Amino acid sequence: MHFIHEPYQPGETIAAIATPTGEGGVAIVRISGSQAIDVAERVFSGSVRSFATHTAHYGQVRNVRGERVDDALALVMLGKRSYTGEDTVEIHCHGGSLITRRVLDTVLQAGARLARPGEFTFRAYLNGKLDLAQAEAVQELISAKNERALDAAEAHLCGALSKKIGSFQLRLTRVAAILEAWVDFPEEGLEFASIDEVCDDLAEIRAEMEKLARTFHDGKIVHEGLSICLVGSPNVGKSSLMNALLDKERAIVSHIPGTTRDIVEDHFRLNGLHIKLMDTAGIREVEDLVEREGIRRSQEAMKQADLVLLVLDSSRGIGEEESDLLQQLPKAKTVAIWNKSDLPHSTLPELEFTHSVKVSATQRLGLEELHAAIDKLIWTEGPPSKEEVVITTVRHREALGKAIAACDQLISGLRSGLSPEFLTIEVRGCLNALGMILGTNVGEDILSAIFSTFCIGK
Ligand SMILES: Nc1nc2c(ncn2[C@@H]2O[C@H](COP(=O)(O)OP(=O)(O)OP(=O)(O)O)[C@@H](O)[C@H]2O)c(=O)[nH]1
Ligand SMILES: [Mg+2]
Repeated sequence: MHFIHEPYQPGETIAAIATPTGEGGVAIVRISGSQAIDVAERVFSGSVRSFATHTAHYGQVRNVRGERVDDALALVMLGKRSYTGEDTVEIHCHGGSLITRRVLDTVLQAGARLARPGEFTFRAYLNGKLDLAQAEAVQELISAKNERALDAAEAHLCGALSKKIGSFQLRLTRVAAILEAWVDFPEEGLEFASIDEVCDDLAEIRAEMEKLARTFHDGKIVHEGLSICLVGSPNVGKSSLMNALLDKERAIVSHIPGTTRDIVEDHFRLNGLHIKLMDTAGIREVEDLVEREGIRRSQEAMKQADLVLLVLDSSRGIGEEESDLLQQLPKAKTVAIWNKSDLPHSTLPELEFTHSVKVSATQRLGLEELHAAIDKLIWTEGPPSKEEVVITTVRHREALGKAIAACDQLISGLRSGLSPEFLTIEVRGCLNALGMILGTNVGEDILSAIFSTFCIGK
């Protein structure tokens, strides 16, 4: 077998620094595999072999020449009751990149091999401690940038997604059994279940898979956050609104049109989501080369962003510059904002946007309404509840897509009276696609691709 492009020997003893690089009070060097105890015995004072499982012992790490490398705690975890499901020893030494590296080198010299990215979690997967969806959740948990992503990753790690996929598999296995019965007992088989009943069952499973696949949009937002771009004519108050949303004086504000020339980027949280906010140069016809480049960048940012906030000056209304801009805007992902609502203004024209709000960036008015409008635009069916299972990876979405397509074939085959022998192939296709999410039938290349995104030591 291969793992991350190299031949792979399951159970071989591996080691890596499990804590982040840099200075810290404590760092952990983790050793896992069939020889973990032997390797630890060679580097650690005291008889590691005699340590009871799940106990910690104070001692010294010594190199092959017997020289003291560091004072440390050795934590022994035997067999199945470790993260990897193999014998594991963790050496808790002093933090700091140099000393930790020295402890790791000592462990490697004593016979362990340096772990590849994600290899500890890969071992946990190979040893049945986690299925593939849960292993992926480990990485989601580590990289979660906001509370919602953390909730989703925790739910995945606890097996919420796996349970859901497992329930689809169970119901499809029942359908497979009925089809087998039709093949084996063509006369009596239909007594088990009628074609209509099986079709109804399948349609229900299909609808649930479709619903889960649709959560990808929400899942992606939860996991990665959103990019939001402020656009509009010069001087309408984009930079002022940026500062108001961030609640700090991030962008330069002035009464001179054309103040912002480049993209100004910063981050903030909105209802638990991670938002990347971009302020841009005011869009207008200009000769100035630098400003023109700034405007080109504004237009590019507008295309790339998940959401656009079109800022308008309510004291000025809509001018010629805005009319052009209105044509270019992606309507479905734009919120129209009438800024400077504190100034006197005449009746504002109706715009073709589903969401429009009045704010005053300088007076900090209307920001709650703006938050609410953003929230409405990003969630297709309201924000997902903490309990709702969402999928967050393209891999899961593609696997569900395959399962749904196979389910469709199955239903139409059943309705058109296709022989059950052929249909069992579709059921198997559907089950296999779902199995890919849990990792029951994935190739080495997919496993390598997933785990290679992990850091070494996890
Ligand atoms: N009265 C009032 N003035 C505002 C408001 N928002 C912005 N301004 C003023 O409008 C002027 C322009 O504000 P900016 O935030 O620099 O506008 P901008 O859209 O970023 O302008 P450019 O960077 O030139 O495209 C400044 O004098 C701000 O003080 C508001 O809500 N009310
Ligand atoms: Mg500006």
